[in-house]
Amino acid sequence: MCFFQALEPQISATIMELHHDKHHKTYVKNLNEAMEEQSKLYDAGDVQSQIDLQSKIKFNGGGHINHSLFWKNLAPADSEEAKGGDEVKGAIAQNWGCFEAFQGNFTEALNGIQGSGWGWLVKNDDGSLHIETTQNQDPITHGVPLLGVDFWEHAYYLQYYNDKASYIDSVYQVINWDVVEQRWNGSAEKLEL
Ligand code: MN3
Repeated sequence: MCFFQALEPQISATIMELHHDKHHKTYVKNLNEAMEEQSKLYDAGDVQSQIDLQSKIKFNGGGHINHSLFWKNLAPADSEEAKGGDEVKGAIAQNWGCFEAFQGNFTEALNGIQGSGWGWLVKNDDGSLHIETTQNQDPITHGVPLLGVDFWEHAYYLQYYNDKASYIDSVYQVINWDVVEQRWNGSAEKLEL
């Protein structure tokens, strides 16, 4: 099976290829440019221009972080990984009463995003869990993001058009619950950026 076809039929190879090789790549390129620029401005002691650069770093750095997390928390629907994560699913069920209640709340959160953004399951510092959405490419900067779902049109439009509900249903089928569990119990590999 080819790399970009791995999530079919839930997410098409065309979406995956464009999403990974065009969208994510652009965030990385722009982030690298901004970081280089910032380093020069730092050396030059130019604080004003460094401040001016922060939104570019936030947008592209967030884009890089978010997509790096997203690819890793996806797996083919028929894989063991998509069926795994019993322990974290237990913790989720405990937090929301049952797993289906979490899923309902997560769906509601995704549908509540205005414009482009992300839906997240986050582990708080005290071990409890919460659902959070972020606008644009804002990353989660407190707690541990366990699961991220890209809710930009580029993540689904070529296949699902305006049918966000079907995209959400499909994404639930391709979650890598093993990875979600590893992030939750602290055994996940550190994200290399
Ligand atoms: Mn995206």
